[in-house]
Amino acid sequence: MADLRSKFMEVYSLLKSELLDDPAFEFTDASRQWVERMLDYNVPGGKLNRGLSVIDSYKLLKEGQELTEDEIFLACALGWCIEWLQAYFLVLDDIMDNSYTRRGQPCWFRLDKVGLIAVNDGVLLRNHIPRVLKKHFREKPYYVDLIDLFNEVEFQTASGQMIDLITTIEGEKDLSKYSLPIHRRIVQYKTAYYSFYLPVACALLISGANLDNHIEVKNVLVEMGTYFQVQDDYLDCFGDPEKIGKIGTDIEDFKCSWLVVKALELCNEEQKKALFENYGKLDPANVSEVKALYKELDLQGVFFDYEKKMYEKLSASIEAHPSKAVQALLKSFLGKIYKRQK
Ligand code: DMA
Ligand code: MG
Ligand code: MG
Ligand code: MG
Repeated sequence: MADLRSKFMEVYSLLKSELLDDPAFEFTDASRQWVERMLDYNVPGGKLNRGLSVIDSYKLLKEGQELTEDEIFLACALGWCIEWLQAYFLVLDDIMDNSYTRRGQPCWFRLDKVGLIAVNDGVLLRNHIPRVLKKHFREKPYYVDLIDLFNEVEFQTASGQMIDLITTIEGEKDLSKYSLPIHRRIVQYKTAYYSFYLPVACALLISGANLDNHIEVKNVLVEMGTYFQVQDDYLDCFGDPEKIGKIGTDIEDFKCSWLVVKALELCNEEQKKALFENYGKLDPANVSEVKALYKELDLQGVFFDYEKKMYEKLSASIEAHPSKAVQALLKSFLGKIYKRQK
């Protein structure tokens, strides 16, 4: 595992140097330095779960067959494409969510010299992906499918982000429109496809599979991704910022979080009034009121029950899958996120 991680980091350095070795930056050293610093700040500093899981999944699909150097490299390169996609979405997400920290450091746009240049950096991060794909996969029979997959998943994620954002529009702040089906739609699109389906779909494509034949796997992964974002919503309020590397802003941002949806389901009239009065305000006093209400409603307990049920439900869906290799792959995903603290 330590070995795999260091191999993965080696591939990062290689992809980065290929991207920096571009005529676009020949004109000034400053531009090359900017991109290098921007990449180092935003791309490799996370848990790397999504990226590493391409390699894990590929190994499991090959059922014990040793991977060649070349196969490992290709899986790593695709893993990094997902990490690049994630960096692109996070740089922009932090601006839109008015966040302060990410991965234990200030959000990129919060840096003095960066500010809204971060928007263009996001665009650059996104444009690096097809460059990596072109350089390393152009001759592969699955090249078109790979491009199509990344385009499709990016579209789904951006659509999820859009729904997440427009539900919070100022002046239309109406908590009564928040419900579990709306929450589900948001998190499925903004998180599940790119975080869970994409790594496995990449591994399937390099294994020579046709994605149309793996709809069942996709369904389980999307369900798992939904559970993962419920955890993210929970940790936004109840997680330890030291561990999750970010300070939550969902209450201030009037987000359609799983917690507020559950609170609405469980509260009495008086509590509902308090929630309507305090949710979506920047003042820490209002935020504390909301958190106190969440405690009163024992949302932590409600979440623990949900987590246990999801684990059982997902395990059952996994057991039902005909292929042992696919079962092992899905189990390994579930094992990595169950009861996560970060
Ligand atoms: C993030 O949802 C989704 C994407 C596509 C970045 P979020 O704003 O809840 O994420 P975080 O809590 O990490 O800011
Ligand atoms: Mg955010
Ligand atoms: Mg967001
Ligand atoms: Mg969040």
